[in-house]
Amino acid sequence: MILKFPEGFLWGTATSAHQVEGNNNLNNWWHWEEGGGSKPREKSLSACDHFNRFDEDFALAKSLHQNTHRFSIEWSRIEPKEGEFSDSALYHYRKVLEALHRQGMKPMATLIHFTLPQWIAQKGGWENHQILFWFERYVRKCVQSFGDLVPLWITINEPMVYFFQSYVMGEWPPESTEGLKKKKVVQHQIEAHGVAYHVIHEENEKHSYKAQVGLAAYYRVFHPWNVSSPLDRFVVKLRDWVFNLLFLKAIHTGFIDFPICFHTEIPNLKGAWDFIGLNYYTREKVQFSFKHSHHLFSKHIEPINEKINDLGWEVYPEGIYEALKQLNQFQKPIYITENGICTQADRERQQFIVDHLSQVHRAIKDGVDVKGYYHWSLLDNFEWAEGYSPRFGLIHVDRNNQERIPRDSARLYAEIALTNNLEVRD
Ligand code: IFM
Repeated sequence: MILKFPEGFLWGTATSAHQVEGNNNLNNWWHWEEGGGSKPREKSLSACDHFNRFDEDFALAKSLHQNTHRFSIEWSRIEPKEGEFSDSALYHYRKVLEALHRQGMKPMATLIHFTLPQWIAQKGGWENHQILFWFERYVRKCVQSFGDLVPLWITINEPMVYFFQSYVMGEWPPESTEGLKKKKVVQHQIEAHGVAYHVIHEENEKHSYKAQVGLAAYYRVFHPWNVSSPLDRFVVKLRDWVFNLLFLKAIHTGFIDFPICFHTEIPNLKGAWDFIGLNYYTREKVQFSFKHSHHLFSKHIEPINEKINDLGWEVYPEGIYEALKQLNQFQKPIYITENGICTQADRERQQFIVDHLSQVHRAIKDGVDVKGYYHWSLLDNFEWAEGYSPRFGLIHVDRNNQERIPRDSARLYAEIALTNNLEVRD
């Protein structure tokens, strides 16, 4: 059976600066890799050297029929010292954007993808209210410098993942486990999103540039470990609310709700988005647990019989359909800004692509306005605390000589992108 995607559908891949560029030595993650954390970590070093090879990487993506690309701008390059902007970094990202346009690939630019300039981290990062001022200034600079080249902006990537990993689980810098005591991190990110949304439109209007602005939200599907347990069902609702929905509801309504605030109105936040970016990877089965009060009274039960990726995350294609249906309540166009699998077995990636895209198609048929799909990732890259072993790329990267070798999954995806169709077995 052939599944047809809507005309003009965007097919691309996503990356982020620290994961692919290499030598981002002015940000907080680099500092952490260099011994700033509690234990030794694999270092990102030269990553995929994409900073120097972006042109050929985009040419390769284009040869694989991708018509869009999502990348991130590294704040610590643009503003290496407080208030001092780097002309060479601004020039670099113009070149990156021009290269995408030359290839006929629509750019989607992310303004912040986890990393912070080290000078901001030293002042408390997202805990410091001043970040709203710093972020606004940085965003304005970016839009003034290359607003003419960016039709799709992502303000913040996965703010709730950042909060949980950095302030609840304590696995990412600054390795805090104080959780809700640090809830202002979430509040500041919500407010920063709103500020960025207006700055982008304001600056663009001055020059009659057109762009759409959204954020990339990680959506993890939660199911109860025991469907007949009311407590398991309750913690599923709790996790879904805090992890998946609270941030989005705040933008939709203009109010930040419990447990981050008590129904607090944020000026100019309501409706400050033109689209939603969905990052979907997995489902978690959760069980109520008194002992896990810091994890919303719930514990994740590891998959036993289900398919998993190389990091142990369950592969659950129906979840992308469930996530899309859930996000459809906001009645905004949706881009799938990330979806992918880390695996050494490329056949699994091929199956993953077919299974997930079938579910995306199902959601479109049900009326969800999905505009495009960005596979994570173009290249094997630096997977944060897990380093280089997880292989998420459509393109294999040899870390010894930076050789790029497209996998069969890259060719399968290319065929889908070229034809705008997905062939599935009946
Ligand atoms: O590599 C990350 C990316 O930076 C954010 N979304 C999830 C990916 C896979 O873990």
